[in-house]
Amino acid sequence: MGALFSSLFSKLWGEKEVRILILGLDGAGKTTILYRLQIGEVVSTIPTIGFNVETVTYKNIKFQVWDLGGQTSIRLIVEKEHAVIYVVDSVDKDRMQTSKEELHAMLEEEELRDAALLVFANKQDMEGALSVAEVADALGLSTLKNRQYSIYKTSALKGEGLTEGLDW
Ligand SMILES: Nc1nc2c(ncn2[C@@H]2O[C@H](COP(=O)(O)OP(=O)(O)O)[C@@H](O)[C@H]2O)c(=O)[nH]1
Ligand SMILES: [Mg+2]
Repeated sequence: MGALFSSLFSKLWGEKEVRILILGLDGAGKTTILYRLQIGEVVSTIPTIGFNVETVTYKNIKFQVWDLGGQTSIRLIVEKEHAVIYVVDSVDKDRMQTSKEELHAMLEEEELRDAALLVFANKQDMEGALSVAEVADALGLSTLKNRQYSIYKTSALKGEGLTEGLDW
């Protein structure tokens, strides 16, 4: 996937620095996705703000992953981001509402005003997973204003759907 990924992104952005945040509740599959992309060494750090951040830098693209839903404010880490990948556990119906609230709160950040939103309805390989349409509905995506977004079904475990989403 690394090579495909590389050509894909060089086409899109050339040498300009690109920052991509990968967010979602814990357990959604973010870390799995980061490793699945196979684009470089995943560096795990705990900054002074005290929570775990995983970073992969690939050429001019920097991915940063961390869990939403704790007490840590997104404000502490967000710089001007070019894109946000929001990962949802499509099986975890109990926390869908929490995930929705976190998503909408996050998008209110000034730094994310212009960021495109890519949603991964993850764990589609599992029985009982909500469909893409159901996840989109549960997250209230259609109510987003002035936001370029798209949603894809993925299985980070099987490596399915990730490239399609990133291609978007
Ligand atoms: N069946 C299935 N399990 C997944 C998938 N993605 C992640 N997982 C599992 O879900 C758990 C949490 O994943 P992780 O990447 O650590 O989530 P994070 O907290 O968002 O970083 C792990 O046990 C993963 O193996 C998926 O697409 N399908
Ligand atoms: Mg993780």
